[in-house]
This record gives sequence, structure tokens and C-alpha cells, in this order.
Amino acid sequence: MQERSFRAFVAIEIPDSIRNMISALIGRLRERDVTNCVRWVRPEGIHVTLKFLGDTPAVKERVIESALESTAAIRQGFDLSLGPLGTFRSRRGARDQVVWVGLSSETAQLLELAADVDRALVAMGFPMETRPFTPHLTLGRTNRGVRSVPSFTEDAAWPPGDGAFHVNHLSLMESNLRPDGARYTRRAIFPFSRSPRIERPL
Ligand code: 3AM
Repeated sequence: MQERSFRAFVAIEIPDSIRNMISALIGRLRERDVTNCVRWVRPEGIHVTLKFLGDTPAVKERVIESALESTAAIRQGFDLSLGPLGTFRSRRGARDQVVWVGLSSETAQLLELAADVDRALVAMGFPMETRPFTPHLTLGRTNRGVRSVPSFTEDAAWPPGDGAFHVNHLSLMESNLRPDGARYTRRAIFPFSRSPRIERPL
């Protein structure tokens, strides 16, 4: 049977070297989470979410891809680095918190990219993002009903000195919600056209 819809979002994927650093960090935080108050994400699924599209008819995928292709084609590559740990409240309710790693370096370019993606998709009828975009990688979310959460914002080995990475494409992702946590799969990649690392000198 043909697929009718999928839970879609637009993201920046991270290199494996960065994923490994975060995986080790989650391992350390998990050890401190003795009461199991946080559902830690699977390291293989970590990404920077640029825009959440939600349940999306599969018939719309081609036009979404074409909008993302045009958006990516006019962007230049940029560098990001892993920043300090932080927490903020999730959209699910005042008590729920998200534990995240902040991003630094060329975040102005990341913000511009997120705004471009939002504009392109709003033009196709998706709701406009109303909350300010906070560049981050989600590490975990507190379980419902948890009242007190230990501080997860300190780690002696964080941020790492070598946590820089280059961004040269966008990805359209699919999220499959499962009882043991979401699984993410990439549906398509959209390269930036002028990534400094692949430009040749004149
Ligand atoms: O990995 P993060 O947390 O940055 O939080 C969800 C995740 O982002 C977010 O989309 C990403 C893939 O699931 N997300 C889920 N539901 C959402 C919603 N209703 C949402 N973002 C905005 N609105």
C-alpha cells in the first residue's frame, strides 16, 4: 500500500565524530541520573531541528523537496561548535524540561538558514514558527510527573575543545514515534551550493 503521510521535520545532521562526543557525554549524564528522571535520546538520532512540519501528506513531498533544494542552493557552508549544556522547558508543560547542548561559532548563519527554511515552508502553507529559534541539540527530556531534576548543566569535560564541525547541507527527516523513543530517518539531502570546503581557488 502506498504511504499516505509521514511525520516530517527539517534538520542539520551532525558528523559521527561529534555524535561520539555527545554519546560519551550522555553516558556520563545518565550515570548521574540515578532516579531515571530523564529519557535520554539515542545518539544516532541527534540533529539540529530547523523546522518541525508534523504529519505531512506524502504527495506534498516533491514540492517540499523542491523548496528546500532552492533554499539550500543559495546558502554557503558554515562552522558550528559544541557549546555549554543547558535546560529549558519543553512545549509539553511547565514541569517538563529538555536537556540540550548549545551551539556556538557561526550561529548567525544558522539563524538565517532557519529563517529561510521557515519562510520557504510558510509559503507552502505550513504554520510560521512563532518561538525564537534557539540553536541546540536535544539530549533528553524529563519524564512526565518528575518534580525535581538534578542539575545536568555541569560536566568537567564539556564543552570539548575539539567540538567544531562544518555544515554544508540540510536534510528532510522523518520521525517515527515508538514506545521506546523516536526513530529518525533521512528522506533527502539538500547540499549548499557554495560550501567553502568544496570551492576551488580561482
Ligand atoms: O530534537 P529536537 O528536540 O530539536 O522536539 C522535536 C524534535 O526536535 C521537534 O521535532 C524534532 C523531531 O521530532 N518537535 C516534535 N513535535 C513538535 C511540535 N509539535 C516539534 N517541534 C515543534 N512543534
